[in-house]
Amino acid sequence: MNQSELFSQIQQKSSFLCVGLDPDLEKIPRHLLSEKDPIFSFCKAIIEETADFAVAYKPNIAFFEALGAKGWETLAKVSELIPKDIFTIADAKRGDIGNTSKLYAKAFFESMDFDSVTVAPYMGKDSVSPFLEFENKWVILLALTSNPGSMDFQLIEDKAGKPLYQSVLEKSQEWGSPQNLMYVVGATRGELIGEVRKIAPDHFFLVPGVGAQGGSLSEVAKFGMNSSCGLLVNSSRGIIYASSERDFAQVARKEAEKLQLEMRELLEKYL
Ligand code: OMP
Repeated sequence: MNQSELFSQIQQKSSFLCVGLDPDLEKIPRHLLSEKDPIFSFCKAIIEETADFAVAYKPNIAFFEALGAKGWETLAKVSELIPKDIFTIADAKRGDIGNTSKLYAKAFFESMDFDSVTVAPYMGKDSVSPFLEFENKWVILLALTSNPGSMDFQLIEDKAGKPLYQSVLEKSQEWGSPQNLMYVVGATRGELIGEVRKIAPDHFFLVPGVGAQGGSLSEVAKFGMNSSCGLLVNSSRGIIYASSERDFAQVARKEAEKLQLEMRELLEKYL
């Protein structure tokens, strides 16, 4: 999916919601455990109920690969279920020397046909570029993450006082364009989203951290929205585990709808 198709989905649905699929056997409703593939049944029900409000789905690969070969099979079945007009993100946080990155890219873009993959910038250009060589596919590069440990390296300043995440943003713009490169910017860093937007005015941001991690959607929109929206805001646990009862998918639907209604207002306000 290209950038204008993504923006057009956002306009059609009045939503920039990404539903995170982080299915954990210990957290899914108990009654699903008797199913042949409980994780598949869980994701299927969540996707069916939230697809009206979501412009993206982000399966977190860890939750699938933790289950071994069966987890990979489930991931493939789940990704096939996602409607074709919805953007897909393989949240795998990959990156390695060039020839290895190339095969990671093939795994997620060719074997599984995801639209995008999350990539760590730490190993530099040759570890990221192989992912950028696929037409209509995207790298989502970690810039300023939502977790407390983001302070450990990302905010360290160089001699000129520039924090590392800003160098990542500047340097990586030499490798890709707003047509194939997005950035992860955590919703928990509301005050800094505006700084990121100044450095990357045209790129889409994947913004995790609303819901369970406490980030503010209105702050994200205020500081982060650009003229093509430029935001995919993710919520995982806040939606998928809103209920652990038999009605979990309907409750997930309500949570997704709540966020979408707020997003509609924010799009009307800032776009
Ligand atoms: P919830 O906190 O349950 O909404 O989940 C957040 C999801 O986003 C998880 O799958 C995380 O792995 C992911 N994530 C972050 O929470 N923080 C980041 O900085 C980056 C990501 C990510 O790349 O998606």
